[in-house]
Amino acid sequence: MADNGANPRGPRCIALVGPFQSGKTTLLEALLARTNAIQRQGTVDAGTTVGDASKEARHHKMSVEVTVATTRFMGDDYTFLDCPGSVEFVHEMRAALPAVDAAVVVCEADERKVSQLQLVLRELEDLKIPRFLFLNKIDKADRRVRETLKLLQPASRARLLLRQIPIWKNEIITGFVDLALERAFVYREHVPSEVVPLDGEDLSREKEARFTMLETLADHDDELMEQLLEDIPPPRDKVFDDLAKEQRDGLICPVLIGVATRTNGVLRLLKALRHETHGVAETAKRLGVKSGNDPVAYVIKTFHTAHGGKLSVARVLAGQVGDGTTLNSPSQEAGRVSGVLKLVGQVTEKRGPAMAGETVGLGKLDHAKTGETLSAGKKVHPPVAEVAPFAPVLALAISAKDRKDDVKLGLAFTKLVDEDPSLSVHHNPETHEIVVWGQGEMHLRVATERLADRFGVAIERRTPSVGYRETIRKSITQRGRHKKQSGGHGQFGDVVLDIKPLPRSAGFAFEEKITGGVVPRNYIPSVEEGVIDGLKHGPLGFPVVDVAVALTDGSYHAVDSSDMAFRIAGRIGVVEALPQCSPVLLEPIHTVEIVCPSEATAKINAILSGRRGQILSFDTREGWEGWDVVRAKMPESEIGDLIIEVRSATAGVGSFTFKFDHMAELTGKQADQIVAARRAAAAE
Ligand SMILES: Nc1nc2c(ncn2[C@@H]2O[C@H](COP(=O)(O)OP(=O)(O)OP(=O)(O)O)[C@@H](O)[C@H]2O)c(=O)[nH]1
Ligand SMILES: [Mg+2]
Repeated sequence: MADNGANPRGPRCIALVGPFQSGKTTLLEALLARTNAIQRQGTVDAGTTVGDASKEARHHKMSVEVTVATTRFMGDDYTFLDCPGSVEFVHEMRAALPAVDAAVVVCEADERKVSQLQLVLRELEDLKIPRFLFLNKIDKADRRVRETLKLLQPASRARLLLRQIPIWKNEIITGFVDLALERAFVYREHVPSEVVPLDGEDLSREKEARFTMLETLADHDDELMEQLLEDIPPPRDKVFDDLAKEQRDGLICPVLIGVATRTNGVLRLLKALRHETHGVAETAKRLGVKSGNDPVAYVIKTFHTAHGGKLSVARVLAGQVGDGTTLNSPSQEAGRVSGVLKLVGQVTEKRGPAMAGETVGLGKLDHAKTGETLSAGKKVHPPVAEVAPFAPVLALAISAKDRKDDVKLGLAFTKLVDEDPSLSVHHNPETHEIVVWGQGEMHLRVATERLADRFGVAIERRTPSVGYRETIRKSITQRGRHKKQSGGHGQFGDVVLDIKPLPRSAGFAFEEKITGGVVPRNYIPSVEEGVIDGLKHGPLGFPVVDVAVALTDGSYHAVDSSDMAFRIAGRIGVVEALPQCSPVLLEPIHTVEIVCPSEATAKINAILSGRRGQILSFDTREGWEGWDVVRAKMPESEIGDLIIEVRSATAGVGSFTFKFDHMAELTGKQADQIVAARRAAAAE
């Protein structure tokens, strides 16, 4: 294939993924600089990169969303999707992945990040996306690359295949040998590496490493195996073909090395992408999209711009999408495209219609959602992928500082959740709290910063209330009497109630046992309403559950009795009775399922025990080598910030899901504290 002119595979879409802080945003910068999309390579530390341009990303010096940038290399367009590495923003990456042709997994030689690498590789393996590993920060390497590979291999199902080896001089890596090309390069800062003669010790190391590479390739190619056995040097083209094919088949993951901050190894990476990644035709096939004239596009992400309304980043998988194209999602009309944009981070440029393979911004698709498949044919195209966000793990109660901002807050949340479906918002009618659920502390922090910065809503944050209840342990018979004589009409209601505890989770039962019409029939529903009123706030301050109340007796007055009077009487009866019924606090207990790398299981068990957890089981996690799953029953109050401890015990990769199980009695000091806190809050 000639190295000039457009490649028949057309525009590519490539994801940059990998563990937290491995250098993805820096690599994007290097790729853009090397392809002259930008004049100077910015740095994350100085806050001058194309990626991470949002205020929140700059502030925290980490990616909090996908950055999309299109550039041109040797006649072809490449759109890079720089994905956040933090597990808290993983939904951004997961939603971006389905429609890419390949991924560059940026990683470093750090054993603490192997589990994170495994999580990323799994997503790619499951989606059958070809991938390169870019072993970055090789300027800081203090061990042999081959040792690093051994360290990283357990994270990958595909064989990691070293394609480049470093050239060491005085314990520093000064360049590399490309084993497929059999050529040596010396790094130069911010300019392409220089080809140097391959000789001496480097040559013998190259021979050995190349042989290992070929042997791995030959595992899946009998012809190559024969050539190796017979000592026939395989033609270079064959080696390249094998590399590309075995990578696409998911058998190998080639490993390239470099230094993103200095643009080292970046040109070779671009060339590997050019020669070895397929274009949209293969990707469309993988996704079940038939080529043709009917437009089909996958929405990588959507966001609300400050001035221009909604913008959706989409990859066109078939047909052509231009200004005025009306696109449909499987559920509704997504909108009519108004403006097709080329994106280089936050810099946008109007352009003509987008062809199959291109990744562009589409303006004004008001109803498009992240992860949706849009189409414009006679029949709506089925979704090419469905990416459900992971269940949220951390909650925060929020209110507008100023009550008059309530409506604004509601609208802002609608937009935030539209952009980021891994965030969810619930209204707790009992406590009147707005509770935001997210993927971790930083995720929630960024969400609240966006509320302030982008939507101008100042907010207050609180720990969300736990769903405590109370119940009674003793039965009682209690009279409830309401009598008021004021001027003309008086008020009179009189009831006798039998109150008794019910088994756990039985809820509430009301029964009437009136004989002889001592309480007229038509007032009985009001008595029940009054009883329910009285149970809303028990003597400990919480809703009362698991009680049965029977109306057994009472009296009425022909003139002064009314619905309201009997309702009040019912309430008085309950309110006076409950404190004498030995009230007790109930706390919600959930079943929690924690997943973690096996080496962290002991720590997780300790965390659970420390949080009043009752461990039910631990097993190996099915389909996840080197991972365990621990199940436990745990009080809701202890789950609140559990994720923070779980993450710190598992280098960020542990996670959990939980489900309500039952309510359990809570007594003693802990219960006293909860009741006292409730009283203090009520007195405020
Ligand atoms: N020494 C060295 N440092 C690097 C290299 N590449 C990136 N860094 C530094 O690593 C840190 C993280 O870089 P980023 O580019 O933000 O990493 P990232 O993978 O995009 O981070 P997240 O998106 O937050 O996961 C920054 O301080 C970079 O300057 C490299 O090749 N060598
Ligand atoms: Mg980044």
